[in-house]
Amino acid sequence: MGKVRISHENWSAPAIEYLAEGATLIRRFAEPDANSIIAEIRTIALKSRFRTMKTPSGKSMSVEMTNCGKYGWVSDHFGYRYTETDPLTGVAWPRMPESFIDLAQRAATLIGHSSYQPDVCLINHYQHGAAMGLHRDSDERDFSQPIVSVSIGLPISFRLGGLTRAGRTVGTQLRHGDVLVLHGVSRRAFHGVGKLRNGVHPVTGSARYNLTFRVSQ
Ligand code: MD3
Ligand code: FE
Repeated sequence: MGKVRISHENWSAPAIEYLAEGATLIRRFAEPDANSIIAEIRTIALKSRFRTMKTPSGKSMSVEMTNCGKYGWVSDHFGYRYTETDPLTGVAWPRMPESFIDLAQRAATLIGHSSYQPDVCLINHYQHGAAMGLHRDSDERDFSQPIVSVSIGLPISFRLGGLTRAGRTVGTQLRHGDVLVLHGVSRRAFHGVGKLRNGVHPVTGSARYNLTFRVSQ
């Protein structure tokens, strides 16, 4: 007979891991907000729907994306950039919910960066097989501003490298509720995620969402 586990033995509090210099992973930090985040994502996607974007080389990305905030990140055959309007609708991106700003600010404050004011939240939607190859986030103007990443739903394997594509990488899983804050040298580091595997998550079903908060201007 297996041991009967009572709930407090399975519960675990948020815990901080230092992946690399400037890469602070706060496990489960966003878990209490997960259902409201999903509800906000649905509302945002009614106005600016999830879409796959093309890289300048003409390849379609496997991750579906949308944005909220004053600006949104877009990619097409002209290149990568931030826009004030959704190219699909011609109108402003949906407003960033106060609860999103609050979550990003609470995470940034934990790493000593108070008064964080993100002007973009890029929302990535992963379905089975979707992945994001090794890249850097370098379309922003001020790299002294952190990026806050929030993972919701199915887990995915994540790799964080250094300032060159060939450098050493450290790997971990990004799981439901995990918040990763990138600052300092890690803000400019190469990073990517492997293919989303099949699974069922109680909050998102077969999907994973990732929110990245950025200061773009
Ligand atoms: C390290 N997203 O949107 S989140 C992206 O899971 C992006 O959807 C991945 O990379 C995802 O650009 C990874 C973790 C993350 C986000 C931004 C970073 C790691 C980062 C920026 C700099 C260094
Ligand atoms: Fe990135």
